[in-house]
Amino acid sequence: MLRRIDLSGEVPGYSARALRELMPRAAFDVNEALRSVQPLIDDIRHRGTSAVVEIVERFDHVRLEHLRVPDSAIKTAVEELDPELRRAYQTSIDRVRTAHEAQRLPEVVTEVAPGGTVTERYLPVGRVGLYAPGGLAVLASSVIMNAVPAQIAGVGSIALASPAQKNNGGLPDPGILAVAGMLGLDEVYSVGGPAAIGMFAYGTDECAPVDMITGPGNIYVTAAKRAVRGLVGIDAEAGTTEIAVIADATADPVHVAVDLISQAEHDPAAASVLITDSADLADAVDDELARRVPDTRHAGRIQTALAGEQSGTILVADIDEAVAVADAYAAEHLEVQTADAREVALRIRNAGAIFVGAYSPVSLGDYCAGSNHVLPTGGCARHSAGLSVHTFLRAVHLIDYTREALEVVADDVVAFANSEDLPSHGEAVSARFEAR
Ligand code: HSO
Ligand code: ZN
Repeated sequence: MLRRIDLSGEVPGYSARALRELMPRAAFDVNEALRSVQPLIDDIRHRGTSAVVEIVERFDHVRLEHLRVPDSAIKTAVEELDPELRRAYQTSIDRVRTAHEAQRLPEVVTEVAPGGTVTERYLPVGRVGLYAPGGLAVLASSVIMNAVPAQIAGVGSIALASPAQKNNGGLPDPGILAVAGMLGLDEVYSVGGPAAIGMFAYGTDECAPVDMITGPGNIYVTAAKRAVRGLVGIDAEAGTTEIAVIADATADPVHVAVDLISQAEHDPAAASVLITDSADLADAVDDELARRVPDTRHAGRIQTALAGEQSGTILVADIDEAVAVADAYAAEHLEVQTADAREVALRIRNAGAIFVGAYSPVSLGDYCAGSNHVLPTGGCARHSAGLSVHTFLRAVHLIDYTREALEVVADDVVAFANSEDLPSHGEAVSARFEAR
């Protein structure tokens, strides 16, 4: 079922760049999408609310009276929540809070020289717009993963936008509203897609402009975020979901197969990659996939994702080669299902999140591990991290020198400034010590 790429014994012969080229990966052309998205963003910039209303009507077929969701609708969504689902939401919220509380950063004061200090302060972003997609999968869990770190960082003002659903009276999905209510978010807009991003970035008479936009979305949402980046901060561009599994002969093929299927369920373009030194395990996983996929609820999309060129099995000679391949692929989610899984996991340099051993599947992390599920895709794990409290904080230095401390380095500043032909920089220091 998965196509095979046999690299066994050959991995050390490739440069990191050449290895990266060999990895299965689908094209994801955000600039192409930007061509159709840019005019929508420009329209919102110039015409505000009426442009947002028209765009929502055109794409979501709902004519909105107000963009903002009334408080009563959020309250009702919480009250009408099925108790079992409410418990699941609360477990997720509690665990994500616990794990993210630990990410708070203390202020650090460093005395660089006697009387000269640099203090690093972490200041939260003032106002954030969170986006929660509708479409193929309405993901209430993503609201938790975005809002909790922002709240813990101390972001003072948080707005949430999610597409108007025709079958929910033009309001966002009830699950999204219920989670918003449980998290204490009261500023919610029934606006989806690029319209939400334009509204957040430029503001309208109903919605004040934000400083930063985070949250997943389809390629059009990603393109819209690219269009407004700079004016506002954005999180990493999210591509389609990926899972890679490093497995050896000791892995249970059922565990590997169900996990590969789980992320393929997101999207026909999702990627499921198995990296193994055991051809027998690869065969057993293929058999399991063939047996299980037809009975899954979303068999069509799973089948397409697994058969796509972005998915496959990479055969390697040993675990060292598996680690090198996993680093070259830089998966959004990487599972390690080997003997000594933790030891192998600690050797990985590039992955959005690493799931260790037989009982830490990706779906646990999607909802209830406490970790964040907004993670870098498309190889961005080589340079970026997933969403966290740090995403919503800015490190600001406070520079505080006494007269004596400045005098000690005055000559160095002057010499450096002169070497750059910027003598007024030097004079800004030396003038303080000249007799007047
Ligand atoms: N696996 C997705 C997140 C998600 N899964 C939400 C289910 N709901 C990207 O990390
Ligand atoms: Zn998922």
